[in-house]
Amino acid sequence: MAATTNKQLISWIDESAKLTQPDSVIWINGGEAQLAELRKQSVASGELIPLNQEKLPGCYLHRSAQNDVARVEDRTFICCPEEKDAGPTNNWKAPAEMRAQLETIFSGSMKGRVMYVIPYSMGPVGSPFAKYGIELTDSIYVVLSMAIMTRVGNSVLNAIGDTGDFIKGLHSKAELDPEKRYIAHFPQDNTIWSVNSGYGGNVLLGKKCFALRIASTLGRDENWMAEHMLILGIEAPNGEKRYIAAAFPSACGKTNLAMLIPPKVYADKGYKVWTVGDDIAWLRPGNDGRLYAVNPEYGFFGVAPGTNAKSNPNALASTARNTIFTNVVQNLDDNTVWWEGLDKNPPENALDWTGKPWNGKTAATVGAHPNSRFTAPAINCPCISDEFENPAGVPIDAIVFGGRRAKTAPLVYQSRDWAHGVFVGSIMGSETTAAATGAVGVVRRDPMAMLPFCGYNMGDYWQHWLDMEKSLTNPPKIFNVNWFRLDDEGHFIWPGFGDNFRVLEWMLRRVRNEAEANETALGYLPKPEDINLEDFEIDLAALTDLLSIDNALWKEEAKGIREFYGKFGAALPAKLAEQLETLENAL
Ligand code: OXD
Ligand code: MN
Repeated sequence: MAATTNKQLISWIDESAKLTQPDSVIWINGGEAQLAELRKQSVASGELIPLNQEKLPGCYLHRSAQNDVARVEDRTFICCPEEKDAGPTNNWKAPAEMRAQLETIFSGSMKGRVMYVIPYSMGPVGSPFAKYGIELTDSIYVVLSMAIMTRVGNSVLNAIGDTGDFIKGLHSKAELDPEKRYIAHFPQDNTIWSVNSGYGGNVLLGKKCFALRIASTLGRDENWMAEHMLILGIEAPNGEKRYIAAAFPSACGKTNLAMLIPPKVYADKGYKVWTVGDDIAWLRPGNDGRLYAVNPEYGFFGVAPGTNAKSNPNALASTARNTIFTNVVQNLDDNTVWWEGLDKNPPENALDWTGKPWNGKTAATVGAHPNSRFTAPAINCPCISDEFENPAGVPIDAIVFGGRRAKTAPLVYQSRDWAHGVFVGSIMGSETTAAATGAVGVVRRDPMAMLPFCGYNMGDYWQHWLDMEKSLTNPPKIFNVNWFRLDDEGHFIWPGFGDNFRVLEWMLRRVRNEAEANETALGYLPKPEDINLEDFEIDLAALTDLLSIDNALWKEEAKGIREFYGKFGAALPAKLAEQLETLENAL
């Protein structure tokens, strides 16, 4: 039964049911009894496998279809009326054309299944940051995952009331046919259609589809920002807390940074790190001219491989209960889970991510899919911030951009001002192949780590970033980091992980005007002696190397940036073209 009389909502659901023809419609109320019943059903159907309830209470394993294990960027579309508004970095199709095509695929796609109606909130319900969505889905896995990743249920229906102020998401796993798989966004109608996938990033519509692609367009229209950023808090020994938001492309250690444990020398002094978010930040100017952030999500959808008690004990602890694991190894001896990089003791009596017998001691192939995941409640995280549920968000003092660069980018630099910081974010990129060989690899530009997630023309998005400065009398300082510099033998110079705290600490000293810097063509670089090397394996000479800038490489880099900018034509903001010229002249 619908717990709402909202006519727009009910008529849209009727229309969607007419199209997809489910056997019945069930509203998700957010109560534990209903979720428990759904878990029971999904265990009976094999969609979820209960794990050892003593060791992993409330935890389940899910195996996705083998052809459906990641986001599908080539099948993800922005369907705004004009192609130029989607820009050169998005796939575009005219809304009417995409609707017609997908209506055929959705037609009857829920026959023999239930359509679940999930009211969900991105951000604490009632917060000035919060936005609401309704996802219609024929997948219990989606319902149970959404109940971890977002706030779901009747409180959201109450918050929506009789308004039309909600994002309409329609998802059907249909036949999981990869040839008919589409993730389509209709920003003009606040609508998302996702079909023929069961993979989280494609089907948990609150996450990438709403909280980034649709929300970025809402932010443009309403003077706020939806960003692919973690949010962390640093508590100083005197109790003062400062907040940093950071954007990195995939595979740059974002979750690890969000949950970092400071080195012993800092911990002993009383420094602490608190996690507000690991993936997405919604940022709004406050009345005091500062930028405030909330994490719109309620859980972590983290990559499992490589997560272990050393690399990220907080993430590991987050998965200890009420977690759904997807595509990891099932250890049959004690019915727990395993993945590459968890420990050096792979199970011998196990099933791999496809469900086939697998012996970790002798197998020639990996057991867990490289993109296997955990869907874990954020409140499980031992270092979750007290401010996680704060409806007003946290004030951001520093924004950090970063990528994986073998030689080009120094360990850290600070932008000269906001506009220069936007430039620094716009030229972000990562080298995918360089780490193994030590050669400078091919750069994939990923501005603000938003390449696959910006819901409109990236050039207009940069202009929106530039325009936000007008609402900020006290904007965050903007930095760039590179934890991945290689020496001539191809080894990482910087140890990373907890020691990244040393760099964050310098940033906060810059924020408080307590640290010096050298002015360079790139911006402000630390004086090597200003990075705390106490109780550290890196010495001043190595640090000096990490902070060096190779002019010849940067001249090449500037050429690459010019080529990339060229794609945007008239949409490239004049201020960014000027920033590029300033850089070229300074080199
Ligand atoms: C993610 C991603 O899954 O950025 O968070 O791809
Ligand atoms: Mn992400």
